[in-house]
Amino acid sequence: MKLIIQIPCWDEEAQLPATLADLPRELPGFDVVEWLIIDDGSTDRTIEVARENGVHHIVKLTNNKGLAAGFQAGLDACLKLGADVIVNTDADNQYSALDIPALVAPILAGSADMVIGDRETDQIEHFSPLKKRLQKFGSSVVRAASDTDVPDTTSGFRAYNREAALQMAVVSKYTYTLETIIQAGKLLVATAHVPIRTNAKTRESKLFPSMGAYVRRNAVAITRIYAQYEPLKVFSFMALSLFALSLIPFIRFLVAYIGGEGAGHVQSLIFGAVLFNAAVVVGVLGIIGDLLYSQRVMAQRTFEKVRRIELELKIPPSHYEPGAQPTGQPPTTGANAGQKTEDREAVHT
Ligand SMILES: Nc1nc2c(ncn2[C@@H]2O[C@H](COP(=O)(O)OP(=O)(O)O)[C@@H](O)[C@H]2O)c(=O)[nH]1
Ligand SMILES: [Mg+2]
Repeated sequence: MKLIIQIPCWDEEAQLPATLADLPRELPGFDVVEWLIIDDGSTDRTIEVARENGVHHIVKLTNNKGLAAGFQAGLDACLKLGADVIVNTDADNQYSALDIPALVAPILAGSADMVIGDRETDQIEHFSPLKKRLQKFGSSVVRAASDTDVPDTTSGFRAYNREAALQMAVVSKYTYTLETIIQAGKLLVATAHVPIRTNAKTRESKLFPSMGAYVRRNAVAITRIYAQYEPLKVFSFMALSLFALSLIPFIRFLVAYIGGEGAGHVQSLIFGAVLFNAAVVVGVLGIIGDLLYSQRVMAQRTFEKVRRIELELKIPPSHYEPGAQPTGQPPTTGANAGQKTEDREAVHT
């Protein structure tokens, strides 16, 4: 059994040493424990720091592509590097590495494919009351859309087994946390959650520079994801609301008409018709969305099978570079990756 711990990084040279210092090099239940970072176009010494601190694998994206894209690239690389279980954690040492055994336990026991670390956000001191309330609301929407009981849906401390990792296909740019839970709920992935500890805050969030950004991005992400995965529910709710609204001017006109004053209330009739038309259009969008959703499920199943074939064919991970060499030898694996880095650096200077 091989465990790979992956860390998405964007300019994390300051935080990475402490985070890596806490990670386990071996763990009961695994023959091999390796570390992988996804460097998402960092402009600082993230990669050098990772190598100096013994990271085995590096996925180096040439420019910044966003956390969700980096996460997906990391999962893909971990699978190709032969991981049986993948743990994802943050570079800012936010999550306590001491809880990695608890996180992988349900997977090792065969009772879950994906495990989410629950920060018990109610008890985190540096989360403002507003952030806590938003967390709660967002999480309840995600639970409803995914048919799961995950309490802390935005937690980045997670474990995936091979089957779960093979099925994940994140299309969002910034957040993979919500989408992967919804996908797990819809796919053949059993989720579980375990309480985990967090460390003291080391820096401000890179994902959300302000509370306004946090609210905006999460609201947009949740609405979009919910509409993508439950289009019929979302659009038929909107269509029914518009239809109910259209009844108000219609009834107003009808009352006037019966009273013999219909000619003076044609505006109500027109307004009602406009709302009614809008309801029909929105309802049709729901039907189209539903048809597209079934296409998406087919595409996702195909993607999963392509991945399995790729693994069978031993296709190397993309943007891959070997990390620290235990013997101090220059890198010899990973499709001339060492050479590639030098080339890239030469181009940049
Ligand atoms: N790949 C990638 N990782 C990012 C990006 N922004 C942040 N991260 C990483 O994502 C993780 C979570 O970021 P963090 O700022 O701690 O967000 P928070 O914990 O949600 O407040 C850290 O490991 C960051 O280095 C990005 O644009 N791309
Ligand atoms: Mg963090």
